[in-house]
Order: sequence, then C-alpha cells, then structure tokens
Amino acid sequence: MSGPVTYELRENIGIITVNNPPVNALSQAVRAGLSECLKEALNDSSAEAVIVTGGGRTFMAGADISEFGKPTMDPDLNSVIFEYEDSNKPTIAALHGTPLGGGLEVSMGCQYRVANSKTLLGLPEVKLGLLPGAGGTQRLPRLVGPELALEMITSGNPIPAEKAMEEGLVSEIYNNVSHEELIDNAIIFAKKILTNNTHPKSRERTEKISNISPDIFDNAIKKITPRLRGRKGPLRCIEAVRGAVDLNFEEGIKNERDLFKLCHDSDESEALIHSFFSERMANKIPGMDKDTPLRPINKAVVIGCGTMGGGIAMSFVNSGIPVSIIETTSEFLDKGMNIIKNNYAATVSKGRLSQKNMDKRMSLLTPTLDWDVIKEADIVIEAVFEEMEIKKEIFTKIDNLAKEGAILASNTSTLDIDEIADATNRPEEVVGTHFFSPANVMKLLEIVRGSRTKLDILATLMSLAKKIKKVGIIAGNCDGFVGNRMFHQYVMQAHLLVEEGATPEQVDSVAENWGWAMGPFAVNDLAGNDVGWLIRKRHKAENYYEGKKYASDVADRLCELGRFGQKAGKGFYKYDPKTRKRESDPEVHKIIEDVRREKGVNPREISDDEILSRLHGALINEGTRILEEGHAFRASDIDVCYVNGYGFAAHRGGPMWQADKIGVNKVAKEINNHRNADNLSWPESKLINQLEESNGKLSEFIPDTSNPSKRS
Ligand code: T1G
Repeated sequence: MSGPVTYELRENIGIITVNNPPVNALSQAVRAGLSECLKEALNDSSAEAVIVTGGGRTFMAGADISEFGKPTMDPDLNSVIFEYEDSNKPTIAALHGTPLGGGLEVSMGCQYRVANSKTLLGLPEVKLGLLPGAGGTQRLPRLVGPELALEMITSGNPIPAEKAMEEGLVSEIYNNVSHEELIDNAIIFAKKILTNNTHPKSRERTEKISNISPDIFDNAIKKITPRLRGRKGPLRCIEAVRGAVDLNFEEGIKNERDLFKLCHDSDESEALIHSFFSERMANKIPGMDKDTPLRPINKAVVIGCGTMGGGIAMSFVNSGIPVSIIETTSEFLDKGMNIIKNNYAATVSKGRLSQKNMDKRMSLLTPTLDWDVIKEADIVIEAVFEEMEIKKEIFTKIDNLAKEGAILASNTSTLDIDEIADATNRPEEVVGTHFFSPANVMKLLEIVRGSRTKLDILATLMSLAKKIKKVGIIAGNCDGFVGNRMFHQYVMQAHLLVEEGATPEQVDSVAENWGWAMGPFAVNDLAGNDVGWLIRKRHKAENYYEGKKYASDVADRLCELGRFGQKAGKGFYKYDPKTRKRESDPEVHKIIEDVRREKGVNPREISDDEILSRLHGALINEGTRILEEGHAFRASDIDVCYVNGYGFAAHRGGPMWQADKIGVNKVAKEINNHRNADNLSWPESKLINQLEESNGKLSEFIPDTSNPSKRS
C-alpha cells in the first residue's frame, strides 16, 4: 500500500509502520493510514495482535502543527485512537525516539506500550499554548496517576523510558536497541500477552484515579501561577486533568475537547506556535544550499576564562565537545576553572547533574597557557575584554596559529566584526558568536556575519548552536547587532519616561504585567548598570549622541554613586542581601527629581498605555530599521532573538509578531506621534512607512541581505 503508513505480517503479528519524515507528525494522511492499516490488520486472520511503530528516528512526535489554523480534516485523531483502543486484537505501541503529544496519545490508545530505553515520552502541548487534545489528559492520569500526569502536562517536559516503566506507562523497555531489535522484542512481547485473558483499555482503568484529594489540583495551580505571566493554557491543562478524576471518561473527553478549543483559538497558542516554527526557520540561510557540507567542530579553543569564556566553555563540554581554555596567567586560569567547577558542583548539589557527568564534563576542559593548542582547533572563540585593540592583537595571533578551515570567532557584544577580521589574513573565516551572560544558561546565540564571512560558516554555527543547546539567529554587523541595538532604544525610552514623570517601578510593572520576565530597570540592575555606563562613555567619545537625545543622566548619577545594580546591592532599586528582592529606594527618586529640575523638566502623569506604546514602539521601530538595512534575514529572527535572549514572553510571539498582530499601520501612527513629540529619539523607519501605505505585514517582508554592508 502506498502512503505514509504501511502494514505487514510478521509470523502471527501485524506490524503497522508510519513513515512521515522527519518526525512522523500525525498529518491527515498519517491518521487515515493508521485507520486503514488497522482495518487491514483486523481483517487479516493470520494476525493475532497488532504492533504500531514509527519508521526513521522516532515514533509519532505529535499532531502536524503545520495543519493548525486550517480546517480540520477527517479522520480526527480522537476517532483513530478509539479504533486502536477498541480493537478486538491486542494493540501494542513500539516506541523509540520522542513519542510526544498526539504520538504518545496514540500509544496510550493501544492496550500496551514497549520502548527502547532511550525513548523520551511526553505531552508538550502546553509549550504550544495547547493541551493534549486526543485523550491525553484522560488516559495519562489513568495510567500513571493524576500527580505525575499534572506534572508532565503542565510542564510539557518528557520523562525517560525507565521512569515511564516505573510509573506503569510502559510495560517493557529494551536496552539501547536498534529499531529492528525493538520490533523483534515487541513481537516476542505480543506473543507473550496473547496468553492474557483480558487486554485492559486505558480508558477503563480506574485504580489510579480513585480517592484522589482535590488538593493536588489546588497545589498544581499554586505551583504554576507564578510562572504564568498572563498565560491561560497551563490552568486549562489542570482543569482537563481534574475532569479525569471528577467525571466519567466520556464527560472527561468532552471537557478536554472544550478546553482544547479555547486553547487552540487563543492568541497565546498562535504566538507560541509562531515561536516554535520561527526558531526552526532561523536555521535557514538564504543563498545557502542546504546540502552544502558543514565544517566539523570536534575541538574548540576558548581564549579567556572569565565569566563569558567560562560559560562558553561549559556550553561546549555540556554537549561533549572538548575545549582548551587559554588565559594569560596561571592565576587567572585557576580562578576561572574554579568558578566553572563551583558552577557544576552547585548543579550537582541541587540534584540536577550527577557527579559522574560533572567529572566527565570537567575532563573535557583543558586549561592551558600554551597558545599552540589553537593549531588543532576547529573553532577558536575569543572572549576577552571588550577593547578593540586587544581583540585585534589576539586575532592576529590566532591567525598565525590556526589551521586552514578553522572558524575564528569573537564573542564581542557590539564591536565591529569587520575591523576585527581586518587583523587577520582570512577575514572570510571570521565571525561573531555573541553569547549572552551567563553563557552556559542563556539560550540565545547571535551569529554575527562580517561583510566577508562565508555562508557555510554561518550554517555550521547554526548547526553548532543546536548541538550546544542554544537558539541561533544570524545578525548583521551593525552597532549592537540585532538584540542590543533594539534594546538600546527600548531602554532609552524607559529612561526618558522616568525623566518625564514615570517611576522605574511603574515602568517595570507595566512591562512585567504585560509579559516581560523583567522590566527594563530591573534588567539594568541585573546586568549591571556599569555595562551601559561603559558603552555610553564610548559612545560619547565617538560623538554618538550628536543630534540625539541623552536620556541617561539618572543612570550615570547612579553609577557615579557605585549603584551598579544587584551586584552592588543597589541600583535603580535596593536589594535585600539575602533574598535579593528589590525594593523602592527614596534616594533614587531624589536623584530623579534633581535631574528633572536641572534639565527643566516638569514631571507629568504618564499612562500605562503610553509606557507600553513607547517601549514596544522603540523595539519595533529599530527592528524594522534593522530589516530594511539587511541586518536580519527575516522579521521572525528578531522575534526569536527577543524571546530567547531578552525575556520577551514567548506567548506574545516577539516584537515583530506583535506589530503584525496590532497592525503595522496602527503601530506606525503611534510611532509617528511619538516622533512628533520628540523627533530626536525616534529615528525614521522607511519600512514602517512603506508597510503603513501598503497595509503590509512585517512577516512578508524579505530583506536584501545579499551584500552585508560594512558598519557605517
Ligand atoms: N508538526 C509539524 N512539523 C514538526 C513537528 C510537528 N509536531 N515537530 C517537528 N516538526 C518539524 C520542525 O518544524 C522541523 O522542520 C523538523 O520537523 C525537525 O524538527 C493532538 C494537539 C520532535 C523533539 O510539540 O519537540 O500533538 O525546520 O528541528 O531538534 O494532543 O521537533 O526541518 O523544516 O525540532 O530533532 C505536540 C514538537 C504537537 C513536538 C525533534 N508535539 N517537536 O527535535 O528536530 S501538538 C510537539 C519537537 C499535539 C495533540 C496535540 C521536536 C522534536 P524543518 P526539529 P529536533
């Protein structure tokens, strides 16, 4: 039979296999194929039991997300699952890879599940703003109990096969077998259970959902509430699981379906699905043939073992890539290595890393003063002091030592990659790898292309980003690249709002109530106010502020008083030394009043709406300028940057997504109004004006990135 689902008979067992690469998503054709092949198996008198499995790298990894938002096509997944559950021949799901979402739901419709020991089983729908909509909230509690079901469904995180077996979700696991061996073992298992008198249907199992205290749901709500940031999906997940305990199966399924529809129709889900696909779209490099070979990255060298260098090195060894770390003195090296060791030890003490894994990672780190290690490296990442002359000196040294084909990368957060590249004889091999602090934790990696950087280097680094569990975007070599360039405008508006009459507390609470992880002033205090202070001093020396409004007098005053933020115990706020909780500080309000008086500003009442409009308008305005200059490949890359590097709520999609959602013409009008009130801090965006006239969308704009400009 053609199509993505096939049936075959092996001895007296029917085998149904789904082949819909890359992840066997449950498209309409797959759902139809599953139904047809089951009928074939039931009609096959030689088949006494039926195994369903996925070909390639995984069992079905969920519903086909690309079908969402389109008219649903029969058969729907629920009905297919009921067919497997009501089959008059025992059905067994043979699992490997990542049976997730609808895939796990199909397996729970089967009477039995067996798995490769490396399988990860989960219901990640909540990460898409959804909930398991094909019986998952009803069958999982019946198989593993409501508490684990609540944890899995509200977190969206998978569990390993071993735990699944302990909890009764899987009957047998086979140690690290091939897919063929998995099927062989599943056939043996099928023959074994044929001797059972009955084959329990998941939906009829009630032993684990009886006598359940309602407290578990209230506790689940209490646990998730601080992380909601305006989302409703996780609460609906809890209510769906509550239905599994309080209602009979049919009512529970109906309750699940009603709640699923609320999720499916929500902006929150639309934005989260946008975030999901945008992260994957960011991997695509225009002009780069996807079959072009990538460069091997088996050995890395990091120059500098400070906060950034240490964090970068950890990211590599966490993914099994050995790293040599170079420093200028043994003292600096020892200090940096101790910080890394303590970082890992802290994770071990929290039970999030085994001592064995910590030792393995530490064994992949080679501290050294010997620059000759660069000769063996596939990639060299410079992570030293943010000073151009120092970087150029280092790159000349690297250039003289590195082998042909090695990637020469700088972790600079804003300096000119082309100028750094000019210090080498191979500028086309030089690139920026802008990690975000702490580099072993933050997911975003800005891969900064110089005007001569080869495309295969960009593609190699995109692949490397995924391997070291980062989310990469390609950024142009403009001042501040993508993220910081936009953030500079956002923070400037925040500071102007405070000069004009708002308070840091008001601005931060407006941003955080909207969905930001932290407001701009809290972020400044976290990152260190001295970081911005240093950049502002550099900009002043370069006359950057000529013809521009200067909005950081208050921030400068704070820095002059050593109020660098959390690390100094005070910044825009004062911080409890134990809890690090922020509190308003009258001293800061006094400084704000002094600056207003000296600048002749009469403070005025500023509405929350104006605050939000200016904060987001600043991001959108600068983001469109980045696009029109060709410093990003697409608007959604900017969304990926903000969701993964700046605490922009993923369930709000990103600044560019928001602009399209609100309507570019509406946003353009607001930005133009802000510019009429203060043209010095609202640089013109041609793209915004074009889209306003054409009623266009940012998501449809394709920047010209064919010849990346040298930094102006
Ligand atoms: N639908 C459509 N395409 C998908 C997909 C899916 N579910 N999952 C992945 N892809 C595409 C992805 O866009 C990329 O495409 C390629 O596959 C490789 O993905 C009814 C309603 C499975 C762990 O949420 O978590 O079931 O870029 O780069 O890193 O209750 O993909 O190559 O063109 O991520 O090896 C629930 C989502 C859906 C799982 C593999 N399931 N996927 O990771 O590869 S909702 C999920 C993942 C649902 C039911 C509900 C990961 C992965 P392209 P990749 P990977």
